[in-house]
Order: sequence, then structure tokens, then C-alpha cells
Amino acid sequence: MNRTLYDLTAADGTRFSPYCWRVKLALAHKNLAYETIPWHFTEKEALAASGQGKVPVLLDGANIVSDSQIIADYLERTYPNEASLFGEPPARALSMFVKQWAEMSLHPALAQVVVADIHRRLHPKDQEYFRLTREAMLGRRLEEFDATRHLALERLDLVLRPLRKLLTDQAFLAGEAPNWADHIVFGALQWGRLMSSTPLFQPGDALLGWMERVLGTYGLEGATPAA
Ligand SMILES: N[C@@H](CCC(=O)N[C@@H](CS)C(=O)NCC(=O)O)C(=O)O
Repeated sequence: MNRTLYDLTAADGTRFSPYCWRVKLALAHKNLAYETIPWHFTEKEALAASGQGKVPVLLDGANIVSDSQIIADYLERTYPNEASLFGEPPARALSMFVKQWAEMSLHPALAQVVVADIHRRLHPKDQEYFRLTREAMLGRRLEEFDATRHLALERLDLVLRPLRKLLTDQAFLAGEAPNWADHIVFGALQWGRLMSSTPLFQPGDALLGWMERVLGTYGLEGATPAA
């Protein structure tokens, strides 16, 4: 069966969407092969069949599924014989806290660091759209983010503190093996580390070790950022 994921791309081919990374890890977790189609912000017509304009969009045979959480639930329902993305029911409920924390605390903190970098690395046809939508969303000119990068990095460090402590004490958010909660947070940090012009992590950082463990679990260590 054909399985295809629309995957946000920068001009140089870097796939940087945190939501797409979640889904790529979830597909690997379920051992499901897939191909990606690089997608640019302004290519809305390519997603028309999904009834909305954002990625990830997964074409799974005849099924068209969008939104990373809906895709995760779809994969869990459709492929019950593959490794569970959530584990037991309480674990799925807890992963919803991780999702809300990632989207309401971690993504905004990362966005302040990388939004101007992302703009510089987009295909020219996406740049104006990205500037208009992100400046409206964040309430500031993109150039202002470069000037306040040091403050954004300090804020990010604070937001990451509990995660760093946790991942010093245990291998994965989900315990001894990664699951959807790890995929969600990985997606965010992968977005940040692929697109930030300044390194987000120092060598030896517990978060880096965890990211390598997540990729290693799925045999993705050597994966290029475009995979
Ligand atoms: N709730 C959605 C969010 C998806 C989302 O925001 N995707 C971004 C890329 S990271 C997008 O496609 N944005 C299109 C746009 O801003 O026009 C999910 O979990 O998949």
C-alpha cells in the first residue's frame, strides 16, 4: 500500500516541522514504510483534498488524514497489531499533557529563537507569507527576534529545565522506551536544532543524548534532516 506524508521543507531541503517529525517517528514506531513529499507553506492547493492547509497530511492508501494528533490516533486504531504509540490508556491521557505543554510552553519559547532563522532559510516564494503570518501571530517584526535572541535562549533554558532533569534520571519520557510523548517533544527540539543559527545544546547535554536515543531506537541515527 502506498503511504505518503506531506512534509514541510526549507529552501535547502531541511524538513523542519515539529508536527511532521512527530508523525515520522510515530510511523517508524509502528514500523510503517512511507515516502515524503516536500511541501512549501504556499502550496495550499496540494493539500486541498485534506480540507485544510497545514502539514502533516498523511495519505495512507485511500485515507487522507491531517493533524499530528489525529494521525497518531488513526495509526493506533488502524494498526493495532504494531507497537502501541501510547501504551495503556492512562499513558495516552498523560501524553495529552505533554502535547499541551509542548505546544503552549515549548513551541512558543523555541519560536522566539528560530522564527527569524526559519524565514531566512525558506524558499523565496514562502518568505512573504511566512513573514506576514508569523509577525501577526507573534506581534513583532522578525528583525526584533535577532536583537533579543539572548533573552529567548534564557527563556528556553528555563522551559527546558524539568525536561533536562527528567532525561538525566530516565532514558525516555515514557520510561525505558520512547512513545508518542517522546515523539511530540522530539519534534519540537528537532525543529529548533535544525533551524537555529546558534547551537541550542552543548556537547554532553542530556537532551542531546535523549535525541540520539530516540533516533537510535528507530534506526534513524544516520537519517539526513530531509528524511
Ligand atoms: N495541530 C496541527 C498543527 C500543524 C501545523 O501548524 N503545521 C504547520 C507546519 S509546522 C503548517 O503546516 N503551517 C502552515 C501555515 O502556517 O500556513 C498538528 O498537530 O498537526
